[in-house]
Amino acid sequence: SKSMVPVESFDWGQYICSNNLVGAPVSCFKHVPMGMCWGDIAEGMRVEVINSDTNLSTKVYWVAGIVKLAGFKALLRYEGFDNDSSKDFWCNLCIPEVHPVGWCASSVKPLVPPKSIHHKYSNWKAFLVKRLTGAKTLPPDFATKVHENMQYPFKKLMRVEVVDKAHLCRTRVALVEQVIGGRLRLVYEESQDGTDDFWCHMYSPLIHSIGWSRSIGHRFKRSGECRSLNGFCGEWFKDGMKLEAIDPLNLSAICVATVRKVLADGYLMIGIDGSEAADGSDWFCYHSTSPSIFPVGFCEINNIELTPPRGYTKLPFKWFDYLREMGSIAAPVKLFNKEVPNHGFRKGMKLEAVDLMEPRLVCVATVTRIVHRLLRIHFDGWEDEYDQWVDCESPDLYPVGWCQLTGYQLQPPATQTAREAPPNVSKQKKKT
Ligand code: MLZ
Repeated sequence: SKSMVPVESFDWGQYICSNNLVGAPVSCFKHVPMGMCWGDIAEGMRVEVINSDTNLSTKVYWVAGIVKLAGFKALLRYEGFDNDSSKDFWCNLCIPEVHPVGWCASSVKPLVPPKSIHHKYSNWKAFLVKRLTGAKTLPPDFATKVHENMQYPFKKLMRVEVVDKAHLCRTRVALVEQVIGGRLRLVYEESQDGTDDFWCHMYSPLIHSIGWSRSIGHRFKRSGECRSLNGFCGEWFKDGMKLEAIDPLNLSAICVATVRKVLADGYLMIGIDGSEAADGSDWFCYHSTSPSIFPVGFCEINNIELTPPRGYTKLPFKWFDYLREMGSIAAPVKLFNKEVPNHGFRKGMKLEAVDLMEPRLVCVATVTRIVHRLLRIHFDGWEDEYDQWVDCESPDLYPVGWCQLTGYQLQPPATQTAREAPPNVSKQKKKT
């Protein structure tokens, strides 16, 4: 209602039904509303919703059962239709118009059977009692919880430290300009015209409270004081150690990389071998526990194509030879995070995922591969070159229906015609 642009221009329900797809369950996404308390919402559960199969001019309600669930969205069928799917409809379970069974009775709202099946029974009350005995419904505090879960601690004009998207090696101060569903539109302080913005989720590892960079010895836009507060003893990462890392500028690639600087509190500056600027301006800060860095050999073990250093000609790339040629050592395997949460994602599941190369965009996407905790995210309708490796706990992944629930614009699958319209749709990703 705020703008002329429809928030929901893409029909997830039809997409899912006509292609027989599976949406990743809400419980896979701990950072979204209800992600921690989705409970046993499942097919067969009953709710009370507005009855639109009526000629009455007043608002009336009826009981419906969940036929199919996809993220926040449910395919509902009014009670009494049995195997007749002709009046089935998709509905986001977190909208205020969906109620637990019993809500009409306690709120004194009329329960009226749909007109197309009105003739089927004479005693609808007895029918409902029989049908609903033992059936599950939403917990009574569901709507309250949804509402509470959609309050975000970030407010307009709050200040944060965030990675400088033009110089990944440093951070900048930015102001929160907009908060949608826990995603923040940040505008860099001292930016020319207020359009120098950056979207990220409030739980993104790219944002920190003011003072963070200084406290760990990270480069910062203004005062360039770089103290390395290295208070670790025992075996730890050291400058020059080699590893494998997701390229922050091309998330479809896992690359040969080097520890360039060891910061405090477990943070590391990582450079991608063969494509580093001489001044280290494209080094990137990853925490030592980050799910985006891996020990040498990770790709080979998991049958993932490792991207060799740019310009390296001795192909196929062999770590053993490379380490010897460079006179380097591999970072010890035991320093990496090997924890694999029981995330619940399965190959083929559909979701809404941020295109991290253009993090304003939340797109229709598919999990196409799972390697331990790492998910390969494919953007529907786009070439595989746009795929991204994303951690299973990334706050940039959302269930089907998240955009609709939060009022965020969803990017539909690319269609052949739309992608062919510009004469030269380059397969090379834009690295912005
Ligand atoms: N301007 C870019 C948009 C790519 C968005 C892809 N999202 C999955 C391009 O057309 O290359």
